[in-house]
Amino acid sequence: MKFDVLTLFPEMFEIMKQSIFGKAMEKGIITLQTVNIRDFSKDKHKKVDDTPYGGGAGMVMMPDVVYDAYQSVASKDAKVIYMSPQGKSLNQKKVEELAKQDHLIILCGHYEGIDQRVLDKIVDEEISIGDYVLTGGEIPAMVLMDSVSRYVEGVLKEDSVKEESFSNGLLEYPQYTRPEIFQGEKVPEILLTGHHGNIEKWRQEQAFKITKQKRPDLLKEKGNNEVQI
Ligand code: 4H6
Repeated sequence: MKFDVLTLFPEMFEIMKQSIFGKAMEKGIITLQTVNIRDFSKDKHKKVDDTPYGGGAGMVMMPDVVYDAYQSVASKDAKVIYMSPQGKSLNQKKVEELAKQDHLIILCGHYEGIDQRVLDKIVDEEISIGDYVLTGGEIPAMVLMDSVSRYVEGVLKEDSVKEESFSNGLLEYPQYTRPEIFQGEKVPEILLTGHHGNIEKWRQEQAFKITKQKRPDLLKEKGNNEVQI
């Protein structure tokens, strides 16, 4: 999977060298290239934004600069994603869908956003990571890449993706590790029996109970929790 990120703050993406995403990059399963939009500025002051037509506060990123940054990584089979508070909400289903792509180009906006004309020309999908406003699209881009990377073959250990939250529409069952007694609290007895059938059944019941308690809205979604009905 190839990620190209168009941004005014490429240094922010250094953090992706950490942890599981970083390991996947070292292995060559994932590539992350940042493109500094400022490198495509047309003037000697490296200006990338200008005042909005019609007036109003703030600045708008200029279309020609953004377009040329895009052209430097464009390919016919790439999907271009614009991180924006106005986009469709990112959820696990969307993450799985994006993971099928081989090449994602992610555009990060700043200031008041980007001139609409270049967005209309290059963007395939506008995506939001939730209903709140951030100073830039960089953190949303990282959230998207991290979540998508987990579905790329070889990034996680086998089975970890299948067993987790949301893949069955339910939240996760609780996990326990040593010590067997922590501040007087014992690990649930059933987990010590070694009876895999019973343990599996107990975990499913727990997942259902926890989902009902914490996120009852998830149980109403189509295709979820068939096992319990
Ligand atoms: C595009 C347009 C994504 C990008 C405007 C981006 C939240 C999300 C941005 C803006 C983002 C999200 C610039 C508007 C700063 C507000 C960058 N915020 N903004 N929820 N901000 O995914 O002012």
